[in-house]
This record gives sequence, structure tokens and C-alpha cells, in this order.
Amino acid sequence: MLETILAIKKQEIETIYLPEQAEVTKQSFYQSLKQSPYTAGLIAEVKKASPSKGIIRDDFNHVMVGKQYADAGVQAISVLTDQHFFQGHRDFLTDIKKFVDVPVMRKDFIIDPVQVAESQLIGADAILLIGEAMEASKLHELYLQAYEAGLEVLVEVHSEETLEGVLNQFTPEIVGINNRNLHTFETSLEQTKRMAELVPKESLLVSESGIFTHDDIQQVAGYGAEAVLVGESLMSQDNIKQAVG
Ligand code: IGP
Repeated sequence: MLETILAIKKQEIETIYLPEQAEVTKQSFYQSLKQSPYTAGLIAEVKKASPSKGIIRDDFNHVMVGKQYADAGVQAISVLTDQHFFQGHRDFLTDIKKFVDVPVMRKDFIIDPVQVAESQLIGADAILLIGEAMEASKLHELYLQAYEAGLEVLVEVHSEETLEGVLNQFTPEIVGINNRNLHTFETSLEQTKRMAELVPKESLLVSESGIFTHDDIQQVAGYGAEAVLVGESLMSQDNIKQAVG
């Protein structure tokens, strides 16, 4: 699946036109997560659909979801901007950023410098870079470009092997362990358990995907996660704001 997504992404990159600079107030993604008063900081994801689940919410309105997350007091918001597989849009991020004062991360398949530049222009505070999507040396280049442009980076990995490759290059400020395998969609919180000890103490550890209950949060926090990234379970609630609490 990841290969298919990346093949389409490469075609899309050819047609990116850079938008005008969105006027936004920057918020620190890292600081917001670090300063969370809870067991684990919450990154709540604005996710309309996914390749494994199809449409998650029929009455989807990105600004409404973003506002509800912010009102509920989440530490950060992740916005899926990929159109083809997740039915997102880059404008979703710009729109949401106008209404909330929590940091907003762009979730997409970023593999090219032009997408990093685009992320800055649309008003993102942070971006996701996926270890499995490229060589560690390339990921490092995009990482440096992002920080230079004032963007923070969540470096996501699924396997021990990918994590090792990244750590041979550099130590990311924020590391996400994706509990979901992007090739098979198999999801297990055990992934965080197995890999947490391989993540350097200096890095802020985020556990991503497949988190549904407060018990799940406690579980991954017990493995060492300082923050969690939750999409589907919040998006499918009738009352999103209540669900966050
Ligand atoms: C959220 P979930 O299972 O709570 O909906 O997962 C998030 O982790 C997931 O959307 C995700 C993702 C990704 C999506 C993690 N890494 C990379 C697209 C690309």
C-alpha cells in the first residue's frame, strides 16, 4: 500500500503550485506536548477517510472538528492533507489554523523539498516525515530543511530496522512509533512496547494509531510514550468534544 501511495504522491508533486504565505501565529508542537498536564499529551487527528476504513464520518467538516478538538483542550492537532487516499486537502490545515491556537501538524506523505516549502506556506507548525517512505539520509535532509523553515518534525517509524537507520543518521527531537504497519495495516500497541526502549531518552516519544480507550493511553504511556496520536476513535464519536475529555 505504501508503495502505491508514494507512486501517486510522486505524480502529484509534479503539479504542486506554491500558495501565498498564510498569515498565522506559530505555536510550538514540541513544547505543547512536553507541557501537557496529563499522563500523555494528545495529538488529535482530523481524518475524514482512510484506505483501510473508507469514510469515517459522513457529516465531516474539518473546521468544526478542529475547533472541537481545540475547545476540548488537546495539546496538538494533526490534519491529514492527502487527497487521494485520505480525502484531505491542504486548505483544511490553513482553515483550521485560523480558528485554533493549538499547534497544527501537517500529516501527508512528504518526500520532496517542495512539500516542505508548501507546508510552511500553508501555515503548518509541524510536519510528519515517515521513515519507511525514504532513505534515512533523505529524511535527514528534509528534517533540516523543515527546522530551517521554522517547522517542527514528527519522525514516524514502524519497524526497529527503520528506527535504527534513522538513528544512525541523527537523533530526532520527536519520534513517533506507528502501531500500524503501512504495508499490511496490521495494528498492535505491542509495537510501542517492543520499540520504546530503542528510542533515545532525549527524543519525545509519541505512540501513533490504534488507540481507542483511556486504558490504551495508559498502556502506551506505561511503555514510555509521552504523547499519543489518535484519529479514528475520536473521528467516529457522535460528540467529539465529549470524547476527548
Ligand atoms: C491515527 P488512528 O488509528 O487513531 O486513526 O491513527 C494516525 O496515527 C494515522 O492516521 C497515521 C497515518 C500515518 C496516516 C499514522 N501515520 C501516516 C497517514 C500517513
